[in-house]
Amino acid sequence: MAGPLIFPESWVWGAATAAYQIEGAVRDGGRGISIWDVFSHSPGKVANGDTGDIACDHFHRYPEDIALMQELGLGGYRFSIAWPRIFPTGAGRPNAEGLDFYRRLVDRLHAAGITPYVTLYHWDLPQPLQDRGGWTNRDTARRFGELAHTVAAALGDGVHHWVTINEPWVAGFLGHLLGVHAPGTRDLATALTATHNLLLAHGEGMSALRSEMRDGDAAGIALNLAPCVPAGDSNADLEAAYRVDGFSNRWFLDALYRGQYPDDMLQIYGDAMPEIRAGDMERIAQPTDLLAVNYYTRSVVEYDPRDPFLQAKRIVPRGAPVTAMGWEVYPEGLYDILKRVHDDYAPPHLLITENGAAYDDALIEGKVDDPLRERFLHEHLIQAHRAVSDGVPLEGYFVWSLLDNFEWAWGYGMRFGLIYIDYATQERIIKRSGHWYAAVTREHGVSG
Ligand code: IFM
Repeated sequence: MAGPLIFPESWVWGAATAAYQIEGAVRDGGRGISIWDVFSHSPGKVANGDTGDIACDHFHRYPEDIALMQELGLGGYRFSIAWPRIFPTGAGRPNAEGLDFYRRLVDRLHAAGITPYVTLYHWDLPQPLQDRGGWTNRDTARRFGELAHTVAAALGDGVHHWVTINEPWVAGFLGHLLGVHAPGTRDLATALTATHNLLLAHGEGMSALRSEMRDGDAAGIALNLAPCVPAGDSNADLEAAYRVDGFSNRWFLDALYRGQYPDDMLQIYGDAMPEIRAGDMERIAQPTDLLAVNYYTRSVVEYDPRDPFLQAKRIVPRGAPVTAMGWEVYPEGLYDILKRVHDDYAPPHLLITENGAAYDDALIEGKVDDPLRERFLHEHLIQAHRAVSDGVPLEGYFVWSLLDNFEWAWGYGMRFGLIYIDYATQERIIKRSGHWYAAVTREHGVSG
């Protein structure tokens, strides 16, 4: 075995969560209703009929959770703001109780020596905005600007790292094309409009944040990125992989870093494309300080003439290891995507804001033994270190997730946490992988 791989001194060891997935307390503190409250309460939308009503009850238990973060030795904690806690009706005066909750959270993190990384939108749009069209209404982007401004003004003393929108691909396409996320529509033109408005919202959010940020503060967007590779060596597979890359990666990266959507995808989308108004692309492509990368797996793509949209199908290579989500474990893909983003788009700084795996964890005699997750994280950290060594300006790593939580359409059946949640009692148990991660943060590195 090679010697230890030590990370740069300023490297941040973190873990991430999102509001709807952990907070619960959906009726407390003046919170309004979000599209995920409505979606999860609609029969058949979420496995097992699970909802985020209680989740990990983090809204009440955050002091305990911060103490656990200290046990893990975290230097950073990424969490999101529940928009309906701040603007219960989507507009009007902000809800002071909602802002106070996040102020208390930020203060307590600082007291524990943990740096907050705040995501402004992780998919819980206020339902009243959905009633006015949600992300298909350009006005929602403007409203998001108000949210960004309000939150930055309230928390800016204690927050110096901001993420505008989490994974616009997921919110746009899973929510509006595939219909498996809120609000659950299934239409390409609707999805493209929503996705464009999510990117516009990122632009509005950046401008709003800039007006409140201080020197040295950093803001950017979080993208879920995956290298797309052909399943075989035929041209048909190669071209299909390029289309999937256009759909999931280039659509966002080109817009954000080149100020234009890729031509090949514009051709494919044709009449389904929304109107792009003068100034939109400049707004979307305004400079950012960091790119937040969420990485889970790669896309291995096969030509599929039966797919009406991209004539492509994602497959898992035979015999490849997979997580409980059925996602291939492919650590090299983390290096590949970071290197490519750096070479092709050159964001000034990069962070891995999500990386992790769901496995079928079991609590046995008070312990959770999850060697597969430990191995998953270890192998990905080796690739992160490789990227740093090859000059990628990568500055930190956040495990998804701190806690087991509400995994959207999969409900509580999928466990991603370093910390196990016994949902019947709300007891928290640090898993074997969590203890391992504590050693990593202490030693500031992993074995090579
Ligand atoms: O749980 C999600 C998270 O909310 C966004 N990124 C992917 C994770 C795992 O599916």
